[in-house]
Amino acid sequence: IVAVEDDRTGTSLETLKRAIMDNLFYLQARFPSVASRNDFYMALSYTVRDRLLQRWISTAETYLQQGSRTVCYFSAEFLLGPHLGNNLINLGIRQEVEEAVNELGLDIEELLNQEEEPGLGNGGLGRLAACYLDSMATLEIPSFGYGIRYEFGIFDQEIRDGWQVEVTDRWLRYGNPWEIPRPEVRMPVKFGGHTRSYTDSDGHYRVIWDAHHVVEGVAYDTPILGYRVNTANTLRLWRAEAVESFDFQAFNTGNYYGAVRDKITSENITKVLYPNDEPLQGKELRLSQQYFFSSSSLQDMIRIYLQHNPDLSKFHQKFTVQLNDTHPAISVAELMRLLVDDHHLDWNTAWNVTQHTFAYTNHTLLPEALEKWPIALFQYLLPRHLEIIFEINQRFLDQVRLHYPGQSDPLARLSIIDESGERYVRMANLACVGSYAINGVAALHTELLKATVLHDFYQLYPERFSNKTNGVTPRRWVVLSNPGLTGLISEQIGDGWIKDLDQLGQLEPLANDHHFRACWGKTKHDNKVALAEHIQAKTGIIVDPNSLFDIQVKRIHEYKRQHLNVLHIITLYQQIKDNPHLDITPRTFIFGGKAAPGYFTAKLMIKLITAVGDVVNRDPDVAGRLKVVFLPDYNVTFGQRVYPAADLSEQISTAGLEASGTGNMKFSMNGALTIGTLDGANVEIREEVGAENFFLFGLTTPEVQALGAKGYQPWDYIQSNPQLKRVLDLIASGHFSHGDTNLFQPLLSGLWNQDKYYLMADYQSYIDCQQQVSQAYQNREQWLAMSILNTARMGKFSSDRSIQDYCRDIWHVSPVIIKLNG
Ligand code: DL6
Repeated sequence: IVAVEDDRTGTSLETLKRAIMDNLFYLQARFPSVASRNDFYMALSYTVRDRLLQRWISTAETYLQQGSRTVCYFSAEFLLGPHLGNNLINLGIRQEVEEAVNELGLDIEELLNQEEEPGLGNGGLGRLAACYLDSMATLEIPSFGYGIRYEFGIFDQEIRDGWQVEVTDRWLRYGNPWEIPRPEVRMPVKFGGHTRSYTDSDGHYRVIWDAHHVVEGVAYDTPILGYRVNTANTLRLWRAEAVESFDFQAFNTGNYYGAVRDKITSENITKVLYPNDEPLQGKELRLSQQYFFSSSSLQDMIRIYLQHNPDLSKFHQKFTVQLNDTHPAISVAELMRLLVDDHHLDWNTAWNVTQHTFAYTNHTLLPEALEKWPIALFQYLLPRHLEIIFEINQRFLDQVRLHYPGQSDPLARLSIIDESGERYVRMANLACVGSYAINGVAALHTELLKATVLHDFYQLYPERFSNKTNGVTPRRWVVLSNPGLTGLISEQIGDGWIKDLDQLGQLEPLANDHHFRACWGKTKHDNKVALAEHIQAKTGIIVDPNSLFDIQVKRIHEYKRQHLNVLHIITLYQQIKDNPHLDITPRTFIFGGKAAPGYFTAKLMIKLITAVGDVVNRDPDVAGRLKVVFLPDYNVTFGQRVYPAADLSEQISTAGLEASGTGNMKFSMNGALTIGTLDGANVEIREEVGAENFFLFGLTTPEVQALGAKGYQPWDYIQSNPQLKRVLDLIASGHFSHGDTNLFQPLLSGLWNQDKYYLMADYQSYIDCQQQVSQAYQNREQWLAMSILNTARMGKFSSDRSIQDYCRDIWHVSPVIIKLNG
């Protein structure tokens, strides 16, 4: 008997080669002789996708048959990063595919680099959603991701003359082999118009919403495969399409342009991701996006539910929805509308379902990021929802009154409607009232939520609150990004750690093993060489892989304090200029990150970094000791190069302001040591790795609060610290701006006068701590031991642990094992 492998599922060398060539011909319609690199990338991607599909279909079928309780993760952002490499790892066919590709005369790295990453997110929140999808699939948890298929994701960043320039992200330009369009799955989503009420023949009060217009949500599915399991869950992203009949009237009256314009207006809803950090309040399109994907997703879930269960009063037993921040919080009102208006459940039954369906994760304490929408906008766009929100609020405040008899202050603070001036709908309040669980994303953050932003809700509903510290997936952030380290670890302790990160603890004794340290050091060095080559290719700057790679990559924001890092660079620069023979640890400072297009100060911070780099990198006095690099267009792909090559991870936000951070975890997993404040998940990272393996500096959250309360005077710190004053004066003198003394004034006067983020207060502590880092780096053996211990103790920060926590404490869902059908 000759066994013949199926071309769509087989993984032998010959089958893979045949499948790639077949897809090149039949899907890309190309002969190899004229095929571009992208054609080969597409052919390879389809070949890999074929190998996912059997798992994906079997998974969907199993969930349907078993009626498994399912998690729906609602998120306006999923920052997935490139699929191909990750799917190869999770399928376990990376080696076989590499060989097949080689034999076809191609280079796997080149094909991997061809992929335009789907940048459907801004940063931490969207990337967390992507890590959670990976973990849910790996842990075999029945789940859906629901979100928006933006035609243009986060902008591409170019640096011109040291300034950020935004360029449209055209990730769909050459097609997306990973998505499966589902044109038959489409949901009508209404906007605008007005409502009317009537009493039906059974005496029930009913409301009808006569919308101004309707847009259709069309499903595009991406299979999300778990690591070495059969589970492939679905990420369902919605694209807005105009309804066909919508333009009939205009068309019939000869207004062809009007008809087409309306079509374009409808489809604008999913055109572009909003860059965060800008004041979004009042942006009609943004609220439309939130409602559009919430409504499409809930309608889809109800459709699925009704296939097997006629009784919607038990909807919450089948589904639970995690709201990723307040962006999908309108879902609370929308589910009520669907249940009451469309499916005729009575209010109390519908509210019971709603309140047992949603759980809410908060990701920020920054007041400017707390969403609220003007009542007038709501009235105009979602008139029925405003009525429902008023009704929810009235019933809720009736309960609050019982709790706080005769007190109006708690009522005003808890109300879903902000009535302190112009009236707004407060989305966090809506989410809290409508959810059975509320969580923060790191222990400190959750405590601060309870004590500040959500204090009143905590008083009212303490049982709803819990902490779920973030995590990141070791599949993408170690196995895929850092094959050298993965091989070294697996040689020692096997590969069980990839699915059970606590097993990294077995590396601990090896921190004392001289030979292992040397191997560890070599792996890091190789990664630094690779990053150095990349830096040179992208920026022309030559950096020395033997220098300490000191890296800060994240969104550019004042609270994240990239400018504090710059003050350290200038401090070292001045020390060298004062004493050209100074013996210091050579360092390469690497920055990456995007600034929101409308955030002037963040853009000026980028300019400051590049300006300081221009001077420092050219100055012969500092040659061989300091280099400063700003790498443009930081994204997931670039993160995969950066984390493995870092010696030092900069996590230097003002204490109390970074909800968690997740980059901090990716760095440590890859053996970088952290210099950081007691903020977000840094606190827990330090607890895990040990205080002796973490460089701590700066004020604590209570100290920041106390200083603020007492009346913080930044100039006191400046006047009493000649070194700090010299640094600020050097910037002010135009030294880094070709004599222009105005350029950095907005930044400098901010630091002198208000210093909202306490840089001046933390400066000396940071400089002293950096001095300790430099000294520690001189002792290579000791540094390597600390690096090994950092990785060995990172088990807690796997997103698998986070998801297990959510499953156990909030969602109450269990794994479902998938057998391959067919
Ligand atoms: O929870 C993920 C991530 C945290 O690690 C960051 O600390 C936090 O800044 C980020 N939050 C956002 C803000 N979004 N909103 N709203 O991205 O979430």
